[in-house]
Amino acid sequence: MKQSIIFGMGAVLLASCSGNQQKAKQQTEQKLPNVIFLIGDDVGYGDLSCYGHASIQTPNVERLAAQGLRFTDAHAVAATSTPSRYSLFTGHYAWRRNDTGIAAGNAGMVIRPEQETVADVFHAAGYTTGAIGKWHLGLADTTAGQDWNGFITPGPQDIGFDYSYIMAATGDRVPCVWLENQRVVNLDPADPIEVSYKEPFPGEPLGKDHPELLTKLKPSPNHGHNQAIVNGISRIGYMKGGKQALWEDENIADSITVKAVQFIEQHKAEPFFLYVGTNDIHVPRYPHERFRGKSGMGYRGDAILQFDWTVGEIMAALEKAGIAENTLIVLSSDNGPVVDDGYADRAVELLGEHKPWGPMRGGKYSNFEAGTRVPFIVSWPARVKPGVSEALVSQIDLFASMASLVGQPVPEGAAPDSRDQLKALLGEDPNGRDYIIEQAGSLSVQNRGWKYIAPSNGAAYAKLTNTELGNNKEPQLYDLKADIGERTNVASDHPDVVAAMQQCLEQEKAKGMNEETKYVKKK
Ligand code: NG6
Ligand code: CA
Repeated sequence: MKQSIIFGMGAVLLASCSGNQQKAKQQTEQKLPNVIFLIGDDVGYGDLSCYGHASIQTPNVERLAAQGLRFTDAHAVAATSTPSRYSLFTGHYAWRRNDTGIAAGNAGMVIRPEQETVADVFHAAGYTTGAIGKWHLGLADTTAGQDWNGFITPGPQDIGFDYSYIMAATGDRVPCVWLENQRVVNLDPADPIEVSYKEPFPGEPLGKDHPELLTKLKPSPNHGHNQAIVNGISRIGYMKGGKQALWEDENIADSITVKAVQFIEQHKAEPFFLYVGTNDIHVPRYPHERFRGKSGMGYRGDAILQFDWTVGEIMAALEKAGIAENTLIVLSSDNGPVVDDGYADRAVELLGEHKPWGPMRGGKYSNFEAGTRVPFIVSWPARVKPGVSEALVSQIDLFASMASLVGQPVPEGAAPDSRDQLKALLGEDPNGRDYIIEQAGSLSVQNRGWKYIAPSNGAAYAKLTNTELGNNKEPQLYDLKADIGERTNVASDHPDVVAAMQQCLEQEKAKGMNEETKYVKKK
């Protein structure tokens, strides 16, 4: 369905003379924008040159930022992928459920088919919808309930996506295959796929026993990632068969980009919503040879260049299709950065002066700001004025904001934690949210001035990834305006602020920890 309606924000001005009338008419009749969510994986606040770090050049992202709005205080909902993406799609805080942690490659679908997603909202508005790239939200009804040799359901099409081309989980988890519309691509029926996260398959070599077979990357000591070997790289989990269907890590970015470009070409005449989850810059990092060795920073830096290339290809496809003007792109990341996340790719040794976390403390997995404060750019040439926004925004609000954009009501009970922040996203409100909730080992409240991290018993530091996790048995309060690096805990100086932040968090928690807001039935 194609729709011609006034933009949700109703910014069309009535004109007095005929020329203006003509222009106003054109604007009124302008189609709703296409929307692309381009979500990088583990791309840190400081990893892109438009965030002011010259140690690596990302010219395509820079071009996107120059034509759009670059946010300096925008957040993923959680500091790891599954809860972050769950919340982005559903507008429901992942921490309200106890089953939204980092999903295995054979996890059942985390978003229940009866839940409303932002893709459903676009669908209801007549959009064609697609999901390409990293999924990491589980598939099928139950863990290990997938028939990898048949049609796997439920899947993306049950939560609002017309088309999907996805990896089930992450690059470091089996099965290392692509699924197009919920079937493994290039599968030879004579070589069926088996997947297990419990038992190895007899006769299949494992990374821990056969380091000589690890021709592309070896795992870092003690991280794991030493089980099934696929494409010269050992992974988490066991798999057998499907030889013809296995991906090659050096081609993953190409596969995602080609499918995204195809989707754009095929649907250029209709409004579309496209979610692109890149595999870059998650581990195992093994970019295409076009990028290997090009950053001077090892494969992690090279993967950033590859990410930038993907962004450039998507922008070029929109331009070629003649729809760049009226396409809204949200570029962001699922969580903060990590340097060594499990493979000996020399990312630590070659980092040099580069600071993936920008001026902040922590990173992926951390309660500190770098856990969830991520790059966030909104580009919509037809509507959004270029610039920089300090508004406080969270991916939790994409659901309600997109509903507002396309003029759809948020279905009763759906997206209970999502608020309409479209004005902030379009640069028409410089403030955004009054507070956000951040999820890592604990929960935090951040209100642009203060950051409160609730007490927790978790470890303060993760040795494996060299991450300051920010867990502490005592309440922590940081004055972000004076101390963006969260160095000085001022909780004892401001008991009133601590109490107010605690109360805010308790109220949020009390809101939705019950069954009614867990799932939302579709009519
Ligand atoms: C961790 C993995 C890490 C990465 C992460 C998920 C270990 C020791 N580490 O458990 O390598 O896969 O999960 O990353 O297994 S995410 O960005 O998809 O959340
Ligand atoms: Ca991630």
